[in-house]
Amino acid sequence: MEIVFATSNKGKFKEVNKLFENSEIIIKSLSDFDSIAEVIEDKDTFEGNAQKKAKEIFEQVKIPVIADDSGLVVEHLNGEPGVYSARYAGENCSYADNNKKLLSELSGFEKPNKAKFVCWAVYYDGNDFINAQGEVNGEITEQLSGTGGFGYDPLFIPDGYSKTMAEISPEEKNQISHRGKAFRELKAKLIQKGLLHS
Ligand code: ITT
Repeated sequence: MEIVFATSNKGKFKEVNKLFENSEIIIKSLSDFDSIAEVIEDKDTFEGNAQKKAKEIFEQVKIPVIADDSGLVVEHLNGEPGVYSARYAGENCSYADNNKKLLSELSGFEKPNKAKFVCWAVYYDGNDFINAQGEVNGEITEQLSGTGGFGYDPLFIPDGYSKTMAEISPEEKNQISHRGKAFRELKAKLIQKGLLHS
């Protein structure tokens, strides 16, 4: 079964591809298609943005689509950057710009700087949306550590760990991460509904 993962984020693509490695799903990327129009993520919830990405891409590729909207929710910042995680430091900013801004916004707050990663995963094939959600709790450190993962991983220490998400292996990240949890749940729902067998 061929599915398109509606993302232009290479880090996400690698992680989700690994999660479906031994299933019957073949995950195609947006670059396998010609001239796909960009999806404007203008909803104020992870759910709204994930569904919008899945639906708009499905309307163009006409085969089943999965999508996720995800981000970092920081307690001291009243839930920011949240749905704005990708462009926290401005349009076209880098992961380094976002991490720098996060550290500067958090300077002065009492430790621990509690945070969580949230992922809303969606499947859409023209019928009802199938949704799944995952979260991982942790805290934001004061300096960047590690080179694995992507985004805010070098600043995020999952609860129960003394290393950042960028210092653990990709397999371990998938076991504990918001995205790993969300897509495992999504896969189970697809199997339950008979859309997928393995
Ligand atoms: P697509 O919309 O094309 O999928 P994106 O990067 O814009 O790619 P989102 O809108 O879902 O994706 O924004 C997610 C941002 O949240 C991402 O760019 C990171 O900054 C952050 N993020 C999400 N998951 C993360 C993870 O596993 N590790 C570190 N940062 C993460």
